[in-house]
Amino acid sequence: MSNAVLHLVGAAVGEGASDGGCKWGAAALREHGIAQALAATGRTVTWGDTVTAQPMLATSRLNAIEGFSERLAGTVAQVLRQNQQPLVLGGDHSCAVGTWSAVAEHLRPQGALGLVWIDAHLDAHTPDTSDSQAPHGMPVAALLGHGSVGMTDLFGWRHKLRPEHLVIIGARSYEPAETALLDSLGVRVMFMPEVLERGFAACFDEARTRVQAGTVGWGISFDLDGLDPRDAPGTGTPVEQGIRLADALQVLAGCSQDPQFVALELTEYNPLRDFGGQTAQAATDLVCSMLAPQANALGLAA
Ligand code: NNH
Ligand code: MN
Ligand code: MN
Ligand code: MN
Repeated sequence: MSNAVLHLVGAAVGEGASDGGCKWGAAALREHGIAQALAATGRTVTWGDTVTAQPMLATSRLNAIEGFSERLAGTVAQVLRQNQQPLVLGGDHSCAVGTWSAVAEHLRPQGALGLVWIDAHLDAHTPDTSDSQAPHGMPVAALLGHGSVGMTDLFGWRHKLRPEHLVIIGARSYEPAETALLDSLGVRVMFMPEVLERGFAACFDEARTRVQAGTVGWGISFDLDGLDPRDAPGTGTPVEQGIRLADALQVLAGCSQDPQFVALELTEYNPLRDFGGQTAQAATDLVCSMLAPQANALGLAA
């Protein structure tokens, strides 16, 4: 859907993380000019509603994320029904539950969803295993069908994502319960040592092939902390030794040109830690690279 209208959805949620600064991420990216930058690549861009988490209407932090997920999912589903391409701007990574549940619901009559998850973390906790109890550490598990029913069962069904249709790239900070769940399900995880050894290009190539096999549509959930903190310090949870921005810009250039590419999500931008705006620019460059109508629209190699 490369010629589709690009529909930006703000996910104003920070309640899923221990540091709530990501709640202001989408608004700050908007202020920084992300929509104008995308339009300059040649895409037709529209801003939709921003969906805001409302903890004051909830009984707990988890419950706030459950309610938020349902509303974000409704918004993203409507974007897809209009045959537009969603770009969800976080927000902490708990927004992934709403985004990808909606994409899975939309694709369901035709087939399955594939997902490339770029992140320093595995986000594969359930409320039973998480020490921090932070919902942004849980969306992978929820999409795979594990966790609180309010997160796993949006649209009245579970298992939005099959283990073989998910690849995680860049992981370097995680807990044993997360690897235990992902191992038991057989999820392909490319930990950071593998990425450094093989290169991000080879890893992404394999990931794309895997998530396309047996699926009818795929997308990318990009947690900015997957990048090296030298390139993107303004995230909720920076972790040393990540993917370099220059590699990501080159390798991901034009990836949305694939006819099966359905949606993109960029999460964990924390403007409260982005002194000088380096990370806002990194985020902007990244989405422009991925969503440009031609791989070379930014002068980058295909
Ligand atoms: N695994 C940790 C937790 O569950 C950290 C999760 N933080 C993230 N995930 N930024 O991407 O609390
Ligand atoms: Mn994450
Ligand atoms: Mn992360
Ligand atoms: Mn399959």
